[in-house]
Order: sequence, then structure tokens, then C-alpha cells
Amino acid sequence: MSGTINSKTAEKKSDRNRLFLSLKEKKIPTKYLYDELGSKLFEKICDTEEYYLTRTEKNILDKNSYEIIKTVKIKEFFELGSGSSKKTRVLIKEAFKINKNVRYISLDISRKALNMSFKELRNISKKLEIHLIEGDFLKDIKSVNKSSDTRMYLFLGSTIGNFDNALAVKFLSKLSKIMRKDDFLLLGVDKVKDIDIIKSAYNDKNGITEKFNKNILSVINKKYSLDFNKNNFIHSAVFNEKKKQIEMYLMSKINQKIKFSDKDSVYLNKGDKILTEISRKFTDKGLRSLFKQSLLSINKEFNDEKNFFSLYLLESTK
Ligand code: AVJ
Repeated sequence: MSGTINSKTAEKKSDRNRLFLSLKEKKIPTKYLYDELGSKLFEKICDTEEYYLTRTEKNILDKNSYEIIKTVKIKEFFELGSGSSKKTRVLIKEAFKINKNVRYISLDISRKALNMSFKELRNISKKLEIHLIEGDFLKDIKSVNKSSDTRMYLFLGSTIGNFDNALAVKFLSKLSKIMRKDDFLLLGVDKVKDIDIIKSAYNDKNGITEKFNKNILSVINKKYSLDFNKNNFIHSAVFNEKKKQIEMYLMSKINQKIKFSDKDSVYLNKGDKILTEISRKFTDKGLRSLFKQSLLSINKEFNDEKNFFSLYLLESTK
């Protein structure tokens, strides 16, 4: 028992250290966006007029779920970073119609998201087998790789866009390696398009994205007893055209010092920007190269009419 407690303390310490190192480079790990409030705010972002991603992906899923399900005989769905599972619902429902023994497993960092997901899926049927795992998919994917049933991994919402290319390749290769011959990965990706459309998706007029971004400070304040003051920061989401990615920052309004421990502090000058998230936008060419590097091949591809967003049904080529 004490072993468990010790290891958790150690983990917290190294997480704290990692955060400090990260802050010195003017970054905050993106995962801290998703506490209970953060997950709720993200759901609200999905409903804004400007945030086309969720709506578009859901339409693609609504149109093609039947086709996806009949192509692949799946016993088990394994969703990474499920959020509320509102989009996944259609897919699971179609699968359940065909196979009452279908199983759904979700791995998400946020307990709130897992609860929302459970509510969303439970009303498909009481008989649907649902497993919820609270965890960090970058770290914990290793521990959940045992299954003898045909599995479809779901990695939707363009969450892959939060990873730079190296990390994306590392993550997808890891998935490809644990995939069996009959397994599939359904991956959702946001595409390069008119810059103004992309930018407004991260600068909604009601300021929900701003709240979501600033909430990261409350999360680390609470978790590590820090004293960031939200009012001293400005939300900024810009499109980096060279890297084809949204970069979300918190910009310091003043010169300030944030005490981290007795001996360590973080100093910010007015105008300094802390990076909280990147959200990459992909081209077909970029994706082909990403899949190749990650030992994945395309079985099927689904798009919306405007080609705003794509869903890929992928197989492992390992
Ligand atoms: C959940 C990572 C896909 O990058 O678009 C939404 C998160 N950040 N608005 C994205 C997000 C700002 C979102 N993902």
C-alpha cells in the first residue's frame, strides 16, 4: 500500500519538475487544459459557431458509420481521449445493432469527460459493456494493450494535431505496433483551409476559448500551489503559416514573477508568451507521409464536401 503512495508522490514531484522546466521554456503541457472545468469548456467550444471541427467530424461519422461498421467486424472499441463521446455514439450504436457483445473502452485524462462519455453511451443500451480508464494516453497506452478481440482504436477530434511531427510519429507507431492483423485505427484530422476560418475557430466571439486557455493557470495553481493571476494574461491564438498550426498562448500583460518554490521562480516580461497548445492542420500529402513513417496504411478515407476534416480508417503495416 505504502508503495503505491510513494510512487504517486514521486510521480507528482517529477511532474512538478517537468512543469517547472517547461515554464522556463515558456510552455505549459497541454494536458493541464483538461480538468473538470476545462473539459466542460471544451464541450462548450465544440458548440460554438466558429469551431467547425466537431460538427464536421460528427457529420462525417453520421454519414459513414454504417459503412465503417460493415467493413470491419469489430468486437471492441478503444477510444483515446474520448471527451464526451457524443461523436462516437453513432458508431457504437451501429456496431451494437449488429453485435450485442460489443465492448467500449475509453481512456481519458479527465474523469469529468469519462462520466460524460458513460452517460452518452449508457443510453444506447444497458447491455453495452463500457470500461472507463482514467489516464494519460501518451503514458498509459502501454498498459492497456492486451486483448484477444478485434479492436478498433478511435483517436478522433484531431487530437493528433496537438503533437508535433516527431511525437505524432512516435505515438502512432506505438499504436501500430500494438495493433493486431485485424485491428483498425479510426483517426480524425483537421485539414489546412482558409486561414480566417481556422483562426476564428480558436478565437470565438463569446470568449469561451479564452476562458478555456486561461483555465490552464487555475489547474496548475491548484495542483502545484502556484500563484498565477489570470488577469495578468491575454489569450492569443495565432496561425503559424510555415508550420501550418494554431499556436495558443497566454501573453503576459506585465513584468511579473511567479514563485515556484523557495529557490525557484519564473520571470515573465510584458509581452512574453507562454505556449499552451499547438493544433496542427494537415494536408493530404503530409498525412500520407505521417502514416508511412508510422507504419500505417489507409484502408478507407472519409471527408466532408468542403474537405475541412478527414476520417481515416487505418491498418498496421508492421
Ligand atoms: C481537442 C485538441 C482537438 O486542438 O482544436 C479547442 C482543443 N483548443 N480549442 C483543438 C482546442 C482550443 C482541440 N483538440
